[in-house]
Amino acid sequence: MKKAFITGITGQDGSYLAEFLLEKGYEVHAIQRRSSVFTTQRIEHILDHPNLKTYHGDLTDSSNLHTLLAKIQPDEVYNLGAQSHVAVSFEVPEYTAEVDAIGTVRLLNAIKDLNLKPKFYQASTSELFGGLPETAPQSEKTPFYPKSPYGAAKLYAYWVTVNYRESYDLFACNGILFNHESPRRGETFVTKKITKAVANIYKGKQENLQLGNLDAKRDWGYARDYVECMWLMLQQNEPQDYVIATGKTYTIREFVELAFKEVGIEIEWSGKGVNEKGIDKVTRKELVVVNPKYFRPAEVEFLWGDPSKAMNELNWEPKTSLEKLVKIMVKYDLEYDNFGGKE
Ligand code: NDP
Ligand code: GDR
Repeated sequence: MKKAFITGITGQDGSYLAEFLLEKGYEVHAIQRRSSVFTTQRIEHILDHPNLKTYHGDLTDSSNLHTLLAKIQPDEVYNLGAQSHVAVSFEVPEYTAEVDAIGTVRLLNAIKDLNLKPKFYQASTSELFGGLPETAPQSEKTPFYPKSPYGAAKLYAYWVTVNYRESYDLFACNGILFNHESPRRGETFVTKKITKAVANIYKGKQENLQLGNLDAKRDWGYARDYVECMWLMLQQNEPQDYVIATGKTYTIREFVELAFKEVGIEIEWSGKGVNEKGIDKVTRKELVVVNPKYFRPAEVEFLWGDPSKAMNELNWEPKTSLEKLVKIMVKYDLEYDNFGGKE
């Protein structure tokens, strides 16, 4: 039985990856942070699985990582743990670097010191590219230009992963994943914020949806489709880095329109800029309001991925269109208030 070690299991991707690996017959070991509240909502349904073992742990604690890796001796390590919110990284830049950048080298160095040879997956990101329109569509060959403390921390993690691969003959891969969403997406990321607000507005529990930049473009995929790629990368003969994306891009505005359409509301925009409002065409109610509070000190304007390498070499393809993804998310939010529901 193969053994996997996961950081970030309580997050969106960690929960889908753990499910995926358990279904494949893996023994899954994972760290979870101590918290004053329950953080296991997303993995509640697999917590009693006989092949899942969770431990308290943290990417800021080298000795903890060292002890656990020595004990578990995993065949595969998936480093998904991170302070993953771009806007928050401007407020806690040092902590973001501590976890996302130094945390990665802590993990790699523990592997090296223990003379272990697990295959290693690093959760790299399209934020490395910085979204300059002239570079789109972005591929493995596109130059990096991170636009946030989060992006800069992930840039270090990307390169240290390459460096440990080249220096210590470690099977280490970077998955450069573009945005991927699901009903389990954190509620402060824009897609889940939108679909949750649509469900609440429809039920009369919320008045309007307040957003920042509506013109940014993202290449959004479905998280359930993307975790398979993480595993596929580690099943190849050679360790390599891959862009994972759908190859299609949409504005936040288009996502908003699609989400409201799911509950029969057609949005009409009143005009560009900070006073822009999304108005229900029928009732003339203001349902979307731009609030400058959600603007970022620097914005990643245009992400559009080119997944050709992964499609050719991993024999993978994105299966879920944005329309379908929005449908899945709104349906879930109409039915459930938290992450514990069936989907
Ligand atoms: P989430 O924010 O949903 O999950 C992050 C996970 O990391 C949580 O389990 C969180 O624990 C854990 N974590 C945070 N800080 C620490 C720490 N100090 N030590 C150990 N674990 C910690 O992120 P996603 O699931 O969406 O993303 C997974 C990874 O992929 C992240 O590294 C992210 O940066 C990266 N990524 C995500 C993309 C996306 O579109 N989703 C795209 C590209 C990359 P807790 O529950 O306690 O907070
Ligand atoms: P992103 O995701 O920054 O791309 O990082 P997010 O959903 O936070 O933002 C996407 C775009 O929407 C704009 N936006 C808003 N964003 C949020 N969160 N809240 C708002 O109210 C709002 N209004 C407009 C943002 O300005 C931005 O342009 C995600 C994370 O999962 C990272 O960890 C990951 O690496 C990247 O995706 C790929």
